Parts: sequence; structure tokens; C-alpha cells
Amino acid sequence: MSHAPQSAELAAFSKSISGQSLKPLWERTVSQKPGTPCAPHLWRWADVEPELLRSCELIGTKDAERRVLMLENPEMPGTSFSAQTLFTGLQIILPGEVAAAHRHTPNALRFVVKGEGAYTAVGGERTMMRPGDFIVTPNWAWHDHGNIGTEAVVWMDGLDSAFTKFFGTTFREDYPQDTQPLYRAEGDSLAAFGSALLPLEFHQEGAASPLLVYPYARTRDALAQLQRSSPLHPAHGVKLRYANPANGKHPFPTMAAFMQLLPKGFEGQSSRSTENAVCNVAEGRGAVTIAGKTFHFEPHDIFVVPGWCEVSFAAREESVIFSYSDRAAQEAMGFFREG
Ligand code: GTQ
Ligand code: FE2
Repeated sequence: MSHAPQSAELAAFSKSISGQSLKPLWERTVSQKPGTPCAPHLWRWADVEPELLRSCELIGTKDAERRVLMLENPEMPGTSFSAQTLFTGLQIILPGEVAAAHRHTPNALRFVVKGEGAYTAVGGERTMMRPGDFIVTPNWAWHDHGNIGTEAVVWMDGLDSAFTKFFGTTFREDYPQDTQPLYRAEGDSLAAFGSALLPLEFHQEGAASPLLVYPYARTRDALAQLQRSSPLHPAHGVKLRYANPANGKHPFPTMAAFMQLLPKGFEGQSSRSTENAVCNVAEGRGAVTIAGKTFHFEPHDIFVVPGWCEVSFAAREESVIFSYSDRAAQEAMGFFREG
């Protein structure tokens, strides 16, 4: 790249226009390269779980709007984001607790990490949350959570709040009561949308999937079957994306979500794409190398794969990894690239 010739006049000119909120493009310093300030990073479940339990001793769901530890990227202090475009939180709810109903413009997804007995209610329907389930909370849908079981329940929250922040479109409202009225039976959404069938009168409203829950048992079976019958992808093993069953698109206009299986002993090729991703280890142990840095992973560990970083997986045990990314938004805008 050639630099524009500098002269005393040019320097004086730059200085003279700065008071008018004007800057010469030829002097700009912002990066013109792919990639973000986000660092590859792994949060170990063994480190985080005790802090979640400790937070339960210090604050209740009555005082915390949500009892969530945010996973903030170490290279992005002050942002609350795990990656340039993604929010990641770990939420814990104890038996008998309720997380009060509210709604907001960011879309949210849940990936259930540990424990049984908690439900989430979204748009008038409740679903029980089981480990490995992927749950959709569309933007502006009322949602509340509760634990009617006997053990603590933890899940990962993924929000596209970086987008509403970027656009200046973050709105939120509390529901007048702690819990919203239920006007659909539990299981209705799964029955209506979860079997490659659609209600005759269905019209897509909004841009999020109408399927509230993608149960782990089904996802796990699909991966196991395909592992037996089809060749592995050299980098991704067996990788499926979660789809809106009504149109085949990603479950959110912004966020894509995936589940992949790496057979025991898998040594994946390196790959890279522009998507910024957060991975949650559902099962297994192994290592992931991101931009030359190797992290060993165990169940429930969470790691960030920043966009345009080379990534490769090695599975010491059969591993199942959930991930979500900004790929939906990147594809919609024509920015997504891989290779
Ligand atoms: O559970 O509704 O981690 O609104 C951040 C914002 C969770 C939630 C988060 C939220 C929620
Ligand atoms: Fe929320």
C-alpha cells in the first residue's frame, strides 16, 4: 500500500479541519482487514460452576433480574460481550425460584447445561428444560423461567443484543406479573413444528423459528445415525445446523446454531470462516486449536472462536459440541466467507 505524500500544507489542512468534525480518509488508522478484537478464549466449567453456586448465596432471582454470569471476552472489557457480535451468559435457577416475565428486542437462545426441573415459558407456552436442549426465545416474546424441581439448573444464554446495541434498537418491558398466562399446552409447539409437519393455517410471524424447543434426544440420535452412515467432514465431523422448520432458514435472523459430533480419535483439519462463534461442550473431551492457541476441553466448557481464526478439533473421546454464531446475519448481508 502506498502512502499519500505528506506535506506541510497537508498536515496543516488536516489540523485545520479537525475542529469541524472532518478527517481525511487518507490518514485513517482503522483496520481495513478481516477479523475482530475478540480473543480466542475458553471458560472451564470446573472454574465457573463454583462461582455460579456462590452467586446463589449472594443474590436471589427477586433482586437479580436474571441470575446470570456474563462471559465477557478478555480482549473486550466493558462490552459484556463474549465476541464482537455475541452475548453469552450462564444462568442458574434454584428450586422454587422464578425469573420474572419480561420481553425485549434482542432474540435469545438457551442451551441447557445441567440439571432438571426448570421450565421456560415463551409466548404462552411452557417447556421443561433438559440438558442439551436448544430453546428459542424470539424477539419481543414474553418469557419467564422457573424451577419446580429439586436441583439447581444451569443453562447458557445466547443473545443478539450486540445487534440491537449497534442499531440503537434495544427496547425492554416487564410483564405486570411474575409469570405470564399460559394459553398453549406444553408440547404444542413441538407437536406442531417438530415433526416435519406444519399447521395448515401457519404463517411465519417475525423472523425467529416457531419451534420453541429442539430436544437433545432427537439431535443426539440424528448425529449418531449420520455418523454411522455418512462420511465425516474433514474439519467439522458430523455437523448439523438447527433450522426454522417452516422455511429452512436459521432459527433467528441474526444467530445460527449448530450441533456437531466428533468421533473418538477425530483429528480435524483446520478451517476458518468469518462467523464469530461460541461453543458449548455437551459431551466429551478433547482439544481445540484457535489461531494457534490450543485449549483442552471437557464437558460444559465454553469457548469462543472469533471470526477469521483458523480452528481445528481433536477429540480424545467422542464429543458433541453445540455452537451458535452470527452466521445468519452475515449470510443475510452477504458478508459470510469461508476458506
Ligand atoms: O433469561 O431473559 O442472560 O433477558 C440476559 C438477558 C438472560 C433472560 C440473559 C435476559 C435473559
Ligand atoms: Fe430476557
